[in-house]
Amino acid sequence: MNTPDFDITAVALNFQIAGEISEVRSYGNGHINDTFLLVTTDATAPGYLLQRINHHVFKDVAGLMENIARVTAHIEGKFLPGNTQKLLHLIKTTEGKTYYRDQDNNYWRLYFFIPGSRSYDVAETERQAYQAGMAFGHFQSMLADMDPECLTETIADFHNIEKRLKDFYQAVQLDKAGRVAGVNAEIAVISQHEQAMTTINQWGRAGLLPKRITHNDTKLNNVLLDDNDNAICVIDLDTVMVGYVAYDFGDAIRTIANTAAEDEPEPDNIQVNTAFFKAYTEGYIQAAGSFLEEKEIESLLWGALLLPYMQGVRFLTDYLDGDNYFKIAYPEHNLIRARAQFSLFEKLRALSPQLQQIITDTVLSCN
Ligand code: ADP
Ligand code: GN1
Ligand code: MG
Repeated sequence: MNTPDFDITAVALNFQIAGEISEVRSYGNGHINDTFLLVTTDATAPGYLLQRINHHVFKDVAGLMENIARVTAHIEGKFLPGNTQKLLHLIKTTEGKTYYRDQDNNYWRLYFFIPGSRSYDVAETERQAYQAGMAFGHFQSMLADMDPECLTETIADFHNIEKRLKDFYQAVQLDKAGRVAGVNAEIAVISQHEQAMTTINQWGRAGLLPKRITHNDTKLNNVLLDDNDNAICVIDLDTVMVGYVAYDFGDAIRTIANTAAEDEPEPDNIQVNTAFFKAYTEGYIQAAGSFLEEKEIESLLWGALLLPYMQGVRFLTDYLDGDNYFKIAYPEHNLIRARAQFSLFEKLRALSPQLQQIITDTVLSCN
C-alpha cells in the first residue's frame, strides 16, 4: 500500500492547532500509516505530527483511538513530578474528537511533535539497545496494573502464529500474484519450524503465561531517543493490546540485535549482535524483572525466535497476495524482507544456548 497525495494543510485545519502551518514534510519510515511533520508560525509550539491512520489495517479506528487515549492517560497518571520522560499527546479536532474523518473516508490524528527526538531503524550503540530495553520494559510495567480486557483488540490474532500460518497457506493455495513457484525455499523453512514456533501458543493455552497489556510493535524505531541517546518516549501505540511479554521482547530483538536493516538483501550482512542482545536484555529486565513470572522469563528466547519467523511469514504472505498490506519501495521488497527475517531467525537459532545464558545471567544479576 503506498501513499497518495493529500492537502495536508487543509486536513490540519480540522485540529486545534496554534499558529499557521509554514512547512509540511513526510516523516518517518513506518510501513502502515502515513506520517507528516507540520511546522507552524507559532514559535512556542514544537510542531505537530499528523498521521493518516491506515483503516484497511485498523478497521475499528474509534476503538483504536479510545485505546490510545486510555493508555496515555494511565501512563500520565504514573509520571512523577520532575520526570523527564515524554508522552504522546493527542490534539483534539475542532469538534473535540481524537480523530478526524475526511470526505474521502481517510482517518487522521494529530500529536505534538516531541522536540529533540529521533528514531533509528538499526541500533548503532549498546546504549541505544539498553535504553530501548528500559523504555519498553518500563512501558509494560506501567501498564501491568491495567485490565487487559479493557482495551479493544485492534487487529485480531495479531501475533497468533497459528493464524498467520493459516493465512500464509491460504495465500500459497490462491497464488493471487503468480509468485508461489519462486518461493519454494522459503516455504520449506516455514514448514520445517512451524511446530516448534507454536510453543508460546501452547503455553498460553495451558494457562502457563499471563495475558498482559503489551505494545506489540517494539521495533527500535518505535522508541524516541534524545541527542544523548536517552530513551524519552515509546510511540506507535496502535497495537497496544492484550499479548504475551515474549512478543514484545522478540520483536525488539528482531531489529535491535540485528546488524542489518529489516530488508537487508545480503544474508552475510545479517548477523546477531550479541552485545546489543545483552544490552537490550539488561535494560528490559531491570525495568520489567520485578513483575515477570518465571515462565514468562523462560518464554523470552522463544519470543526472540518466533518474531523474526512470524515477520518472515507475514512479509511472504503479503508478497504472495500482491503487496496489499506493507508499503513497499520496489516490487520484490516483501520477498527480500522475508528472506532477511528467515536469515536472522536461522542465526538466532544457532546462537540459542548462548542467548539463553545471557538471559539467565541477567535475571540472576538483577535479583
Ligand atoms: P507507523 O505506524 O507508520 O510506524 P509511527 O507512529 O511509528 O508510525 O511514526 C513514524 C515515525 O515518526 C516514528 O518512527 C518516529 O520517528 C516519528 N514520530 C512519531 N511520533 C512522533 C512524535 N510525537 N514526535 C516526534 N517523532 C515522532
Ligand atoms: C509494521 O507500523 P510499523 O512500520 O511500525 C507492522 C508491524 C511489523 C513492522 C515490520 C500494524 O509496523 O507489525 O512488525 O511493520 N505494524 C502493523 O517492520 O502491522
Ligand atoms: Mg512505527
